[in-house]
Formats: sequence, C-alpha cells, structure tokens
Amino acid sequence: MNENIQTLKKWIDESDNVVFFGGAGVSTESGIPDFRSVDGLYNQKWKYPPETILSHSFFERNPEEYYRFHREKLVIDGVQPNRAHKRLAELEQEGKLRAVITQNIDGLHQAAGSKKVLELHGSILRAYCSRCRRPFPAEKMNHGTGLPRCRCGGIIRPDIVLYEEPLDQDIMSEAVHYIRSAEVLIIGGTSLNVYPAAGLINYYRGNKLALVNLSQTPYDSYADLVIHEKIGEVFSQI
Ligand code: CNA
Repeated sequence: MNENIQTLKKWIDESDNVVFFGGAGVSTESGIPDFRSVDGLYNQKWKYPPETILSHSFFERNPEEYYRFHREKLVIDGVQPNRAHKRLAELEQEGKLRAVITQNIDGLHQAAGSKKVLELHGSILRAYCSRCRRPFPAEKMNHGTGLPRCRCGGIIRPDIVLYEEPLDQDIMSEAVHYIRSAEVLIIGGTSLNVYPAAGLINYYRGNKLALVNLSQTPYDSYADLVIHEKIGEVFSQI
C-alpha cells in the first residue's frame, strides 16, 4: 500500500464523520463510461454533443433523439456495484461514513447497500410525466421503443437533472450541511467540472480533504491528499 493510501486509511480509521462526494469515475469500474475520459461519452461519435442532447431545451425540441441516446448510451444492462461502492456502503454500516453525495444517476450506491445517498442529478431508475408529474416505471422508459407517453398524453421523462435545469435545493442544502460538518471529505471519480455540484468542495472546513481521481482536477492544489489511481483499487485497500 502506498503512503498516500495509508494516510487516507488512517484518517478513516480515526474518524466517525467521513463524507464521500463522487462522480462518474466511481462507476467506470462497473462498466459505465464517464463523460470526460478518453473513452468517455464526450469522445464518442454522436450526431450532437452529449451536453446538447442532455439539455432541457433539446429534450423539449427533440425527445425522440434524446431517447435514442438515453437508451443506447445511458442505460447499460447488468451493471453491478464495484469495490468502491461496496466499501462505501460498509463504511456507513461501520458508523464511519455519514453520507454519499453523488453526481451519478445510476443507482449503484443504493444497489451496494448505502442508505444515505444524496443524488444531486437524480436517477435514471425513476421516471415521471413531464405534464402531470405522475410517476412512471423506469423499466418501460429505459427499455421500451418510441416515445414513452403518460395516459394524460404528456411525455415521460427520466427523473434526472438535465443541463439548463436547476438542482433540487433541498438535496443541495443537505449536501452542503454534510460537507460543511465533515471531518474527512473524500472526493472521488469526478473531474470537478460540472457546476453547481463541483462548487460543493468550497463548503468543506476541515483539513482532511482527499481527492481520488485518475486524472488531475482543477482542485488538486486545494486538497490535503491527492491520489491519482483507480478508485476501486484505492477503496479495496482501506
Ligand atoms: P466526468 O466529468 O466524466 O469525470 C469523471 C472523472 O473520473 C474523470 O476526471 C476521470 O479521470 C475520473 N475517473 C474515471 N474512472 C476512474 C476510476 N476508475 N477511478 C478514479 N477516477 C476515475 O464526470 P463527473 O461526474 O465529474 O461529471 C458530472 C456529470 C457526469 C454528472 O452530471 C453525471 O450525471 C454524469 N455521468 C454520470 C454517470 C453515471 O451515473 N455513472 C456516467 C456518465 C456521466
């Protein structure tokens, strides 16, 4: 185990107030591509850039094309939590971890057994009618063909935060609360490029901020510990 991982392990061993804040990189080892890595969705060929397709105005204008992308790229069958998801769930059970705050929409933290999960960007495992707001089975949305419609005639949409849409303020406030009062904050698998989520780092007040990310982030110099390794491998050692 290298020195930085040893330090992170020591921080966790000595604390009962660890908070984790993560992104797409947490799920790449489960086989879900992130956005900004070389083999991420932003570097794959598609008719429109993903950030355009995943925007509110695009969904309104072109829901058919949105759903082609959604079903082909966002929904990946048979994915399972990896070592990072599982270890985080264990740390919660051990009374060490207070919350997982995630930008992911894949539900894998809950699948691993985590209870306190704040989903900043929603989940593709939930759906609702964009007109009457009635909930709709995600299975039908994720695996059906054509445009999913509610009985009121409205188009069904995933319960995710599209670009141009605001984040749920209650979830944001709760995330701020956990980060502000955390003793150890681990940020992992996120490029820290997507705002307002990335700005959450600024609420941390302690001196045990660990960044675990394969590539550099704009916040590396803020962190007390930086580990540029695969997060699943790091978590399997702590
Ligand atoms: P991003 O901008 O794609 O960044 C991911 C980061 O993770 C990159 O800096 C990578 O270097 C790093 N990374 C990739 N694999 C690993 C690994 N195994 N270990 C450690 N680091 C790794 O993604 P962000 O989460 O920062 O951006 C926020 C977007 C991405 C959110 O809106 C998400 O909804 C969206 N997203 C979510 C998923 C998902 O739910 N699994 C997948 C793809 C994108």
